[in-house]
Amino acid sequence: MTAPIHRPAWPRRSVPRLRLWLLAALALLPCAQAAARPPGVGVSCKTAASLVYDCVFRLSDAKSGAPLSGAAFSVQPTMPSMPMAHNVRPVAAEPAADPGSYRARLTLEMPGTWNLKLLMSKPAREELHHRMDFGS
Ligand SMILES: [Cu+2]
Repeated sequence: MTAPIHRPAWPRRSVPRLRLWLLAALALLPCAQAAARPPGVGVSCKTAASLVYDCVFRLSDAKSGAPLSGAAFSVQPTMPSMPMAHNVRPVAAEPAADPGSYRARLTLEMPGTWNLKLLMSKPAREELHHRMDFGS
């Protein structure tokens, strides 16, 4: 046998190195998923009654800018300046006539700056945010 005694056939380093690769792969996994950028959101609202707003949400694909059809989400208004003060229930958005457009009627509890939280279930489970001023 010619192999030197101090060098095992299977290098001792390979096990920790394999573990490192596994860790690296696991660490990169969420990044690969997050690489799909969230859709673009445009919102316009019209006053329907006092503190009641009919809002249209226009979603677009982040890459192509094309209208995003087939999305499913609900909208929950929160007030960034008053984190615990309001607990407005989420409202399901419904597809509107225009492709990539969805409508929801929001009932707010006071005028001011609200954050509209879009709780998406399609095309991906994620949260989008859109801050808006609602006049008095
Ligand atoms: Cu408030």
